[in-house]
Amino acid sequence: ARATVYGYPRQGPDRELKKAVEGYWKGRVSAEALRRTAAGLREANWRRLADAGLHEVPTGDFSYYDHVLDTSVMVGAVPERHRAAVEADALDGYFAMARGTRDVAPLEMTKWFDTNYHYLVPELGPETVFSADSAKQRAELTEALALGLTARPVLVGPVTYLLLAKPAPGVADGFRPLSLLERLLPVYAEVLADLRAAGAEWVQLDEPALVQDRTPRELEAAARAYAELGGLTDRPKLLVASYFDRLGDALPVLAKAPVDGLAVDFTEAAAANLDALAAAGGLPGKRLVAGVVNGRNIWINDLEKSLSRLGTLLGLADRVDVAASCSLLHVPLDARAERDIDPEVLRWLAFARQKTDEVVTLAKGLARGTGAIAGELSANRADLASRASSSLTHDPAVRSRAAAVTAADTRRAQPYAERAAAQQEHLGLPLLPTTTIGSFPQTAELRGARAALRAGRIDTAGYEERIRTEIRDVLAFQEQAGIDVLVHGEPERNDMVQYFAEQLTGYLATQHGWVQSYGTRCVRPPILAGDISRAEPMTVRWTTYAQSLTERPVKGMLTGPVTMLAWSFVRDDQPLGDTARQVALALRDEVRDLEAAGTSVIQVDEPALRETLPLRAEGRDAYLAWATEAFRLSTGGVRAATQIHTHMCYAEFGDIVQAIDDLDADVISLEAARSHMQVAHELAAHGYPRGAGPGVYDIHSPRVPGVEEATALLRKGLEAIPAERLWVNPDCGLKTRGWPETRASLENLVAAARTVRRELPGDS
Ligand code: THG
Ligand code: ZN
Repeated sequence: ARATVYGYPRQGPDRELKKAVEGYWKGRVSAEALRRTAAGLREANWRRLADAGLHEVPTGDFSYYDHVLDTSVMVGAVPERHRAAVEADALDGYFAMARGTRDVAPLEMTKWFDTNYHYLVPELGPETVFSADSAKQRAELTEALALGLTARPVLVGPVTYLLLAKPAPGVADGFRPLSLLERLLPVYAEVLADLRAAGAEWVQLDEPALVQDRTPRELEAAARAYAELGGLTDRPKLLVASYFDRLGDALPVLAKAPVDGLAVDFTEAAAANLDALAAAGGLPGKRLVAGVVNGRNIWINDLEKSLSRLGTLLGLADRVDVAASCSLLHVPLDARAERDIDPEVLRWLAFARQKTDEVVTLAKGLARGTGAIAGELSANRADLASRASSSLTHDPAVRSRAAAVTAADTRRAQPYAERAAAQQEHLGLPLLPTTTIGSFPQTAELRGARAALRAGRIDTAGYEERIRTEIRDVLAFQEQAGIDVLVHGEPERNDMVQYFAEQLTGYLATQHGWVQSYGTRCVRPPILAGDISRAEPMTVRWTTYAQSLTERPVKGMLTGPVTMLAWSFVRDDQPLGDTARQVALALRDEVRDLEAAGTSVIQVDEPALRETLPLRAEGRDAYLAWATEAFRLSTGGVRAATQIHTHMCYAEFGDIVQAIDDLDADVISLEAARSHMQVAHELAAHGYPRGAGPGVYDIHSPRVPGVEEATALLRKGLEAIPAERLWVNPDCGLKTRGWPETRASLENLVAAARTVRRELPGDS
């Protein structure tokens, strides 16, 4: 058995790639220096993988920005609007597609399956003419071969590429990108021939889209694609890879295809994939690459369990190799770089480097028997036992409290109508009340103060004085602008999830655990390692300070339980719903403490509610049930007069509108500015009965909406939502905006609300 992986983190131990690319954009790093940095990082990764004992290293997984964008370049799918830039300079054209320029919009970005990685969506149309450009793939293969390594180029497969694409702007309705398959396959054939000529024995084609619900027509397309590519004479051996869920009906399709091997996920979907593989009669004559090490969580593998799984698989294929379930792009580089994590807990963690070691160990065990890895097995057993018996993962107080939750805890005591009346009585807000989503501009100076505190250049008192000054300024501005429900602006918070994770027991933060989110942007997801509890109030101090400065209501701001899970690494030793419930209980205490301290409006954000939706429909009801319950548990313990808000960052929520209703929040704010209030109509069509604030200011652009424009949007909103329930707000937080456009936009927004209020019947 041989050991391999499908991809490795690209940014480097100190995010060298991010720094080089951003330096290039600013003109501080030359193209040549950027290329050198990139080549150095690739070489370091390959050497690290080979030194760890990996038999076959991946190539082509590197990217300056995104591997789906690289695929668009490889097949010549450059949108018309970017063609001039690409022709003028390939690298600048590439970044123009990724980020746009002053004159042209970038490609749209969206989540890569259910991970936290975002890719650039290919734009295709009936006019798209594909052409092969294998230069990047060939060059990286050549580099790895020159190091004396066995290398396997990894490409996004043609079916997944088309299924991830969307019709280009202006393309007539009904166009399906998959209809371009016959035109795309010859381009893949050319790339495959080039890679064979450059020395590739195997090439991997990634088809994760086949683990989603697929129509018979789509499965037929997959069969056609691999019949054609497999039937080529001038080609390397083909390994078709899938990951993130079970293959289902796609498994027999791939098993029958004339390709040389399949790579299959045997972690989360292990049982289903094993059964389907056995039912298909195994893979006689083919290579099976078994993804038994989870490539997207940060927990150590259960080596004995994996070995037994691999043993079962030995009977089902000609040859079984060992891999991580998916590219290691989704995990941080090296757990050993963490200095502040308790050594007892550090033993439970495996980042990319540790996962590579696990893959190598398992391949060795599979090839030579357990005796060959006896030391690793006994260490692994001890590490697993430490985690299973730790007081961090088993806090009796947290467990008994979670077990005692009743249905009544997960519901407000009064129906919405009664709450709305009590809230109106208490808050006395005008019709079309104005508010913001929570954050105000995070200036370089604020970020500098946080850095200075970390570096010890200022003390806590100095930092907190800086935060208080900011809160005073933010409140003074909102009062002067005439906003009705104020916020403190969140100057004390960096990443919203990290801010709460740092204060909750059972959550770990990392120092170096960077994971690419999109392009050069990275996050350090905290780790939900143990049972979660709240040692003390987390936000009450700043919220009450803000409230002490004004007569108007100040909204308390929290991140909801589902988003806390979605943007963290979650534990794998209990159901997600159980972890969500623990987080929800901690937040419930915070909500109640805010209420007790005099906060009458509390917003619990759930921007990730939709993005965590399971890949296949079969898992969605169960997910939405625990997700909405966790939200209601966190917010259900307040009086009728306390108004619960929530916020979501997207406009396409058709498939979860029932779940949004099930949250039972008194007010929801949503993105709508770019979709011209479409969301307001969708909510109305669903019969959404509560308050809603479809955003009238698109904060994703520095553009300042005029009063006229905001007024028109509000009038449109009123066609769908009655004035008693319509709120006026931007469509997201203002953290990434500058002060000048924030000031102007919010002033215009208040002016628009006043104009439209005067048009309402009965208003005096
Ligand atoms: N927090 C966490 N995860 C997330 C988001 C978040 N995942 C989804 C979404 N939001 C991703 N969006 C972003 C937006 C901006 C950045 C990263 C992800 C970003 N990062 C800084 C960078 O790379 O320069 C680093 C930020 C830092 O210092 O912490 O700008 O909001 N957990
Ligand atoms: Zn948002």
